[in-house]
Amino acid sequence: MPRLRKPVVLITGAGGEIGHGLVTRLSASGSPIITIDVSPLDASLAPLVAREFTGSITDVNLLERILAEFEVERVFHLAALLSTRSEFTPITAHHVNVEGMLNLLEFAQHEGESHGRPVTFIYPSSIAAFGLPDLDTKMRVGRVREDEFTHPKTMYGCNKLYCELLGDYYARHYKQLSVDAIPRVDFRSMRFPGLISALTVPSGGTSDYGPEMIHAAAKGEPYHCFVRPDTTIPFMAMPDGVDALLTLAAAPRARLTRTAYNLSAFSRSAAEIRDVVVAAFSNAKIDYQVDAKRQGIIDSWPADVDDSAARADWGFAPTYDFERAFREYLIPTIQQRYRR
Ligand code: AKB
Repeated sequence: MPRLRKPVVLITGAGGEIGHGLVTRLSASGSPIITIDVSPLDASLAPLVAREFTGSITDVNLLERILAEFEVERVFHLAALLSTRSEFTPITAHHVNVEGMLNLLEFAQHEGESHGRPVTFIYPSSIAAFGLPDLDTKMRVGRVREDEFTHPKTMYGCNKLYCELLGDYYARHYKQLSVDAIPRVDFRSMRFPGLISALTVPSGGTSDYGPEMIHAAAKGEPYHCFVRPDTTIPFMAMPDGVDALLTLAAAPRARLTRTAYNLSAFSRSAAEIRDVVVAAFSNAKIDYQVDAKRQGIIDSWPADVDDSAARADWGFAPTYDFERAFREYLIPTIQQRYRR
């Protein structure tokens, strides 16, 4: 029988930081893409997608319309309110981050039921899913494994951790007491560290001091770093983040031993990041004006994570270490961007 609906990849939050890189990479590989974002896509992305829906993932009518028209084979669910923003509006954060996720999982289950195959559902979780009790513990424990210290202190972190569990429920236990229910969601998730993109500036996150420092210096603007110089968390360059999403999506299911995987590329302090930025941009003006509350959030995230499971199970291998990320990706691309 001919297919009545078009097979596509769905990306939510496509206009955001990760979405920019993912839409560009996926469209280059020829995959037909549809997107959902609360704002219209910018002019560089819109021509790359088959259909753009401007709306919210909390709108189930919108998801019903998509279900009627498209055969979604893969979902990259990127839409979220990040950690700092979520602390100002925790109820809205829960609504978007958790109820939006539930809508998307239910949508994926229905898609899978209608076309008879599991829908691959990729979910970027976060280092925010961890919650270390205090700074002494953070300094003492070093690299943290996935199941350690999962007691987040932020609404966003709680949302991410619970959504990992929700995904696992849909993949393995969905309606387990019903005789004819078959789980149709192939759920896969990774915990991203702070991501640094040369092309976009993040908004609403707490790891944003890294990328903000670099972009401000490139624009010739002063920057007040809101964490202490010794503050350390893991980071990753955006191209490696996009690679990780695509590699995990393509990995053979049988090789995956975890629901959510830690990822890290380089763990550096704010002072070390400042040093390379100042060396690259001679007129950079970066000082420290610590925001005690945001500092508290970062102090509850690990200084580094153990990502050996991702490396062993699905071949996670970031190409950018600290030096290469700055020398070959961030500095030249950002310089070019602001020169234009
Ligand atoms: C944030 O800071 O909220 C995000 C994250 C680490 O998930 N960048």
